[in-house]
Amino acid sequence: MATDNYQGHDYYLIDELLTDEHKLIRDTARTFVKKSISPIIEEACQKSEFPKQIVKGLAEIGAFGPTIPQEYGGAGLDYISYGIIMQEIERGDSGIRSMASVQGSLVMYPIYAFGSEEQKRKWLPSLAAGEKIGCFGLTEPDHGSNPNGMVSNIKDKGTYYLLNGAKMWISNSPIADIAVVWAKDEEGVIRGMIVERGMEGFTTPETHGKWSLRASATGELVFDNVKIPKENVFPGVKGLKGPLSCLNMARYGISWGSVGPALDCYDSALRYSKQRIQFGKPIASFQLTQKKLAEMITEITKAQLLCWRLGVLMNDKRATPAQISMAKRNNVNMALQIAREARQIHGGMGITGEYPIMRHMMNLESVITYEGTHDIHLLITGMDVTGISAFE
Ligand code: TGC
Ligand code: FAD
Repeated sequence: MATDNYQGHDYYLIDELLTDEHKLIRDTARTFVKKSISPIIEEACQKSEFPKQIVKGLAEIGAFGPTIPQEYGGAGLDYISYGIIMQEIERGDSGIRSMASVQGSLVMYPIYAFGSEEQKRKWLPSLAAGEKIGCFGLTEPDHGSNPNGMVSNIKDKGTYYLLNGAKMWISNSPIADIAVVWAKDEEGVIRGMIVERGMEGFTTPETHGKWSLRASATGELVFDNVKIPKENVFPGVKGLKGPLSCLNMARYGISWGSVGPALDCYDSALRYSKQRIQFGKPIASFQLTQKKLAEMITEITKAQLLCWRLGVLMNDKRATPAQISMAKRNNVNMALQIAREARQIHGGMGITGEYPIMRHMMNLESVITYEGTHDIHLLITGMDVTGISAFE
């Protein structure tokens, strides 16, 4: 295993905009990644296994529900802290950040925002501590970008609902204790509910053969006449805005998170280019290499500023979903382009597991697709600026 020599890069002195607490949170998360993720991630990815042993450590650095109040077990932090934690974790690996995003933004957030007091008390503390793992079921085999078309459904049977249907591409599904699931009621209204492992008729087959996010466990959720107690249904929300509100939280985290692999690829490319000698000189001395590195740090700096400003707006409760879409789209694409350029700088070595580049690049192919594809976020921006929907 190569040593993790990563150093942060802060070309515009954005650190001066952070508090001492933010910097402490970053140092804690970075130390955790260097100690507990970097040494094992290559093997976990090669074996396509989620490294379950890191869950406790992730909980300890506040990765699960960073903004959830402490009375429910969360860390009670602001949105910039949340972003910083996601960036550090994803600098380690996007699949591990995925696990944390799902747990915090897609499972704990809806329970906190839409759940009953009983649901909050029952689930949030153990999810925050990593004692329970959750997943989020929105996407279906025939309904990805258009979740409103979902066919999973519940029927009212008096004291319980009967749930039928299937979800696909669900992060954490094979390892989850609970699933937050979105399904239509008899009026066709989308409702959210907690489905518990062990409920009769509920299975979570694993998806194999991924070339991306290999350290993240992905699977299906299959519901065959599953009896859902009425107390498991969220009382606080109806309609597509329920799951889409959760996506705002996760997309915000990805905006920050994706800068992590970009920084890691840049950091590795900068160091490699100064050490690698060709034609009697370090490759960093060639203009074409410098162009790549200069453009990388420019794009990273722009993305860092976008994150910081979005974080301020989130803290002020003024960020719009369309602003979040712009940041998610820009930053993930930026990271993917940087991973590709960094791969070039590393030459043949760039395809090996000795460097993190290829792993980040392959991971980012999922990140640019999930939580709304690159093009869906473009259309969200287009709709926001023109007032006209181009989705259908
Ligand atoms: P539309 O008619 O525009 O809206 C329906 C209702 O929802 C409201 N709304 C939102 N509310 C909160 N946040 C948002 N971002 C919202 N966007 C829309 C809207 O105001 C309306 O409310 P109301 O009260 O009038 O009913 O909906 P549409 O059917 O036209 O769809 C719009 C579209 C295409 C943007 C949306 O469907 C979309 O975002 N599609 C992308 C699907 C997606 O992102 N799926 C992600 C699945 S989860 C995942 O990928 C997890 S990966 C996790 C990991 O491993 O890290
Ligand atoms: P499609 O919707 O079929 O899109 C295919 C292509 O068509 C894309 O390029 C898209 O941009 C384009 N397209 C679609 N509609 C339009 C349009 N109107 N105009 C222009 N172009 C369009 N989902 C969950 O619910 N929970 C999870 O935990 C989860 N985890 C995931 C983990 C991984 C590794 C992956 C890969 C996906 C995950 N997803 C999850 C699903 C993810 O959100 C969907 O893959 C994504 O929303 C896209 O849906 P789709 O794959 O069905 O693609």
